[in-house]
Amino acid sequence: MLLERRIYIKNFFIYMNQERTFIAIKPDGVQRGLISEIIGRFEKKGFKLVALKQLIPTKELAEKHYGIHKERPFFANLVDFISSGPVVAMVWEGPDVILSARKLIGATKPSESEPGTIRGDFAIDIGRNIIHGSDGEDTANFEINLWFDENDLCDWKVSDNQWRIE
Ligand code: IDP
Ligand code: MG
Repeated sequence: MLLERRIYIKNFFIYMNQERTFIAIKPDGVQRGLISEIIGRFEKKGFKLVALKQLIPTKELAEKHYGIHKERPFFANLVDFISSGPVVAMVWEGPDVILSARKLIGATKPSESEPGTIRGDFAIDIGRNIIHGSDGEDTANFEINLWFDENDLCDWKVSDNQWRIE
């Protein structure tokens, strides 16, 4: 989700792209007690939490979320797994948050995700890679609308924002 914001810096108005992205801690991340660790990484990076809920997704929701992969051999297992237990669904906001979140998360395959990334530090199997993050603007919009109602999105200002964004 793209929010265009005009800011005033050094005698010029510039346009800054504030984005929103959908992040989900999958059932393996929840079961392994990694919720606070994962949320902490996004908070400490400086992004703003806009929405958060824990739910056990229906199969229908999991199928829609991973619809792009429906022809892949792992699709049925993936849908079963995602709907097998609690998922922590979130929306995070900030400059270029979609790409930054993908970097914080790390590569899909844990053997290829760098140490220091969430998957690089906490995962060893592609089918148990603990976290999801939208991969672009269109998917972020689609996924935020799929998992959340407009009313769930909290519009608030970070009080010390001038120490995060110039
Ligand atoms: P992403 O989560 O990094 O965006 P995608 O390619 O979109 O990766 O795949 C979605 C999810 O499907 C992955 O996070 C992983 O859980 C699962 N997945 C992808 N490829 C495989 C595979 O080859 N075997 C088993 N599961 C897979
Ligand atoms: Mg993906």
